[in-house]
Formats: sequence, C-alpha cells, structure tokens
Amino acid sequence: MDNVVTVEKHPSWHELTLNRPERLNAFTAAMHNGLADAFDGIEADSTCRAVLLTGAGRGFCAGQDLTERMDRSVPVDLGATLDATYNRLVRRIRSLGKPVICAVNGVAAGAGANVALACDIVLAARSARFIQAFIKIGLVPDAGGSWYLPRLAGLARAKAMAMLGEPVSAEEAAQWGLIWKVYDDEALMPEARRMTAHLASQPTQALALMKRQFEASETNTLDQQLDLECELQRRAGTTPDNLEGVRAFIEKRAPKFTGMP
Ligand code: LHQ
Repeated sequence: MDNVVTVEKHPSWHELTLNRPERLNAFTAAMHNGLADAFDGIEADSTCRAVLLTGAGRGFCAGQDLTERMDRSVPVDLGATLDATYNRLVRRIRSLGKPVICAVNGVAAGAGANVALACDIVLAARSARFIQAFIKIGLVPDAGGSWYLPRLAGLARAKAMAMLGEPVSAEEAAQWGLIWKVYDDEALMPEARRMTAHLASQPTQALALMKRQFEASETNTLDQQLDLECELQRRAGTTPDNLEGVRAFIEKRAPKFTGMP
C-alpha cells in the first residue's frame, strides 16, 4: 500500500501520480491521504509553481475503490465520506494558487473522471475514456461532476452522460469542451510535462488571480465580474512580473518571471 501517490519534484513543478495500476488507480483512503500530503507539500513549497496530475499504468483512475465499500454491517454515510475526501480534494485543486494540469492517460471513471475535470487544464491520451459510472452502482455524480458537466458540455450531454453511464472518448470530450486537448498516447506525457514546465515559468500570481476570476464568473453577473476584474487587475498590476513582462516587451527580449511578490 506504500506510495499509492508518488511525487516527483522538478525544480519548479511537481508531478503527482496515482499509483495503484493493478486497480486502475481506484481511490482508497490511503490515496486520499497521499494526495492531501502532496498538496500540503505543494502549498508550502514556494519554488513549486505548477502541478501535473496523472495515473500509473493503463488507467487514469477508476473512481472510488469499490472493494473498500463492501462492508455494510455498519451503516455507511457516503455524504460524510465525500465531505472528508473528494470534496476536500476538489476544493484544494480549485483554490490552489498554482495551475493544476491533468494528463488523463487512460480510462477515467466515476469520481476519477470528475477529479480530472476539476483541474485547470485537462489533456487526454487518444485511448482515454471518460465514464460517469455512478448510475451502474445506483449512485449520482459526485466530486463536482454535477456542477462541471452541464457547465462544460451543456445540460443535454451532462444528463445523458450521467444517466446512461456510457464511455465518452477523448476526442468527443475535447469536441464537447470537457477537456482542452487530445494527444497520441505516446505524446501525452511529454506534452503534459512541457506544458506544466511552461506554466511554471509564467507569472504565477496572474495565473492564481485568473483561477479566482473564472471561479467567481460561474455565479457573478457581468457587472459583478467587471468590478472583480478591476480589483484583480489592480493587484496584478502591482506584481514584479507585470513590470518584468512590460520591460521585456519594450526591450525586445524574453521575460524572466519570478512568480513571487
Ligand atoms: C476496480 C475498480 C474500482 C476496485 C476497476 N474499484 N477495483 C464516492 C464516494 C464513496 C463511495 C462511492 O463512490 C464514490 C464515487 C465513485 O467513484 S462511484 C464509481 C466507482 N467506479 C466505478 O464504478 C467504475 C468501476 N470500474 C469499471 O467500470 C471498469 O473497471 C472500467 C470501465 C473503469 C475499466 O474497465 P476495463 O478496462 O475493462 O478494466 P477492468 O474492469 O478489467 O479493471 C481492471 C482491474 O481493476 C480489475 O481487477 P482484476 O483483479 O479483475 O484485474 C477491476 O476489478 C479493478 N477495478 N475499477 N472502482
């Protein structure tokens, strides 16, 4: 059960790998603990400016490990489980002041699919599939799926995905706007690492403020969002990276962003 989440630390970004390939990286309590520790490390490390999340082996994540849920001799409260595990993870990804890239290397089912969709930029291997598998076991979408799916893909597709539980190919997922891009299987990880390293070299504070903007836009009116843009642009405009970006443009050289105040 050791190393069910591995953390590879690059100089400016961390790569997290869900690592139970024999179970298609299905989530266990140990895996949630491993992810919580990894995110603690990421938050505490000011040199870490981006995160890449992926899975080991042929799958990304098959959702909750169903063998952990077999004992019904004591009453189960799945709401409490969600609150303590998936909801915490999704909130951490969404509120982290650094971009989180997800490389969906294979099948992503149930909460595994929805954790992927919680990330800021989602890439997938051509062979990957996204499955809202919940209905097959009498459950409803969780880990934010009932929120992302209608917003990303529209209500018609969201409802059909959830109610039918059919696999959606990576190509379809990209066409529907669920994810950013699809790569040939062997190209996925090199592209995902290149993109993560690129984002780690960018103005981190502006990226963090962007995450806040887009999160707020889900419920804001246009007027509220225009006000928020004033507030956040005011803050972005005081960062050293803003000054460096403008200077580099005028001096016709590549900018060197530090990411920190
Ligand atoms: C698995 C799993 C798995 C254990 C494959 N567990 N072993 C949140 C809160 C609390 C409780 C409830 O749920 C939730 C949220 C959820 O995520 S609910 C949804 C849970 N996930 C699923 O229902 C998906 C179940 N898995 C599948 O439908 C298939 O495995 C998929 C479509 C993902 C992949 O199919 P295949 O490519 O054909 O692979 P496979 O089925 O042969 O799986 C490979 C192995 O992994 C196999 O073990 P074995 O010993 O036979 O080789 C599976 O039993 C095991 N595995 N998913 N979730």
